[in-house]
Amino acid sequence: MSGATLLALSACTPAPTFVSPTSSSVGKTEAARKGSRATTRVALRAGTGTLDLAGTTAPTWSYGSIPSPIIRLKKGDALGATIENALPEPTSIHWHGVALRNDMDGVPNLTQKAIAAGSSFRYQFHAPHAGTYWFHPHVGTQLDRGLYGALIVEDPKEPLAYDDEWVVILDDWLDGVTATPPEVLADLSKGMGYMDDMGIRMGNMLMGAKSNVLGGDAGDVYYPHYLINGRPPADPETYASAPGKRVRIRLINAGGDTAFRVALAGHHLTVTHTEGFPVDPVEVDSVLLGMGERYDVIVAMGDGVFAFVAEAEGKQNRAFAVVRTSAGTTPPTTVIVPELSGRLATVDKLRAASDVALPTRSPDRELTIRLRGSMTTYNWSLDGRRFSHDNPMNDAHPISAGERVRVNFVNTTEMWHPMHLHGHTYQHSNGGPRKDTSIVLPGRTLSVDFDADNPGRWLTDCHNLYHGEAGMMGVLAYTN
Ligand SMILES: [Cu+2]
Repeated sequence: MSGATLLALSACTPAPTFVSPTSSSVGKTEAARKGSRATTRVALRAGTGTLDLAGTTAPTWSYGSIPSPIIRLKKGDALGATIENALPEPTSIHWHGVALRNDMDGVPNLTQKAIAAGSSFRYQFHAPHAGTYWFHPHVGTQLDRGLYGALIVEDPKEPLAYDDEWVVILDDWLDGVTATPPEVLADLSKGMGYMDDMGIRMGNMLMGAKSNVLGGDAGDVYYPHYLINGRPPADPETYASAPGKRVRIRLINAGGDTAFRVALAGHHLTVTHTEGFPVDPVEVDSVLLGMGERYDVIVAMGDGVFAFVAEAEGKQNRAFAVVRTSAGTTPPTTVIVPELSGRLATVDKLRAASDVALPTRSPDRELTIRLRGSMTTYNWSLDGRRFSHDNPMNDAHPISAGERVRVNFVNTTEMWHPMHLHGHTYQHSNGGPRKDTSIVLPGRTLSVDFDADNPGRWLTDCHNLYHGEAGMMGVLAYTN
């Protein structure tokens, strides 16, 4: 294209102007969410600390405990969370999955200024939908330390019948043991070219982690530990219950580079929610969660002591906990759990419950986003443009309030990616589940629809933390 043609084109198509995170439309949308005057107040302090891994002490960063204590509020209530940054670098908190006001979404340079070391910030927002959410920083590789916790939004008119609840946060752990997350990113960024043999493990990189359900390469980072609620298999959590009780297990994958396949020995699981939104219940034996995904399952407790296992998919290792409903011996951490190879819940088997399915409507706008990059050069991107934290609005996709938007995530790479959209819960095509984070398999396209009802500037990012940081992020921005 000649310079003259470029000039002529730009003259007749003015660049769109975008809603800012603090614009009046953001405030109006927030005002309409108010379900009550109640505010749940919490104080978080992000600082240095340690994690005890069954006798090994790992220096790390956390909100005091790992995971952070569960934050609970009722649908329609507000959360008022102050965060004191006692870390040696800036931080922020992203409230993953919540359809909240844009200026509280926690993405530095896009929705707020990063919270400088030594300063504080107050997050204040209404949570309009019940569900299983979580929170984590959105700065660098901080998520792969101990900075995470569950955010549970309860429905005062909960239609699901159950006796008890167990929140299970899965994590892959290396910080302070084999490396720090920034060191891992630096290693990965050198690409595979730097490796001088094709061993199974080279430093922080793991070769040959394969999974059929993930379409090949399952992950690339070596983790020495896999945790359930901050505890390794050698020092497992025990969940005490009673035979016959119906327990709602809220599963959250807070990992950096690990999908987990979860099962409870001797039990079926009934999947009731994806990312907090109900689905038509499906009975399975195990559930697969990519990073950032959440599934709620109901279990009718048997009589005994049972292994609760989260296999690090393709990585020959596992996280482990114990479910105890009567006296008996604790099973070994290596116990064979047949349910892991039984019926596996994947999104194609799930349908949104009728009360949360989006009304049928053809899309007003269709965005095609190509996932690109490779392990060899570690140049992960969306559409070949690596995300810039300094200029996050570069290449933003314009959308308009009121539209039905279809996003086609086209995975041109040889690896799966858990793609997350901030501020919205889309629906998978053909009546699939409502979600905000979904596995996009290699060589495949995932189409999702959402209604543009939350003005602002919203990130869409790969929740493989290292892919995201390498540049696999982009922005959907509402126009004025
Ligand atoms: Cu990715």
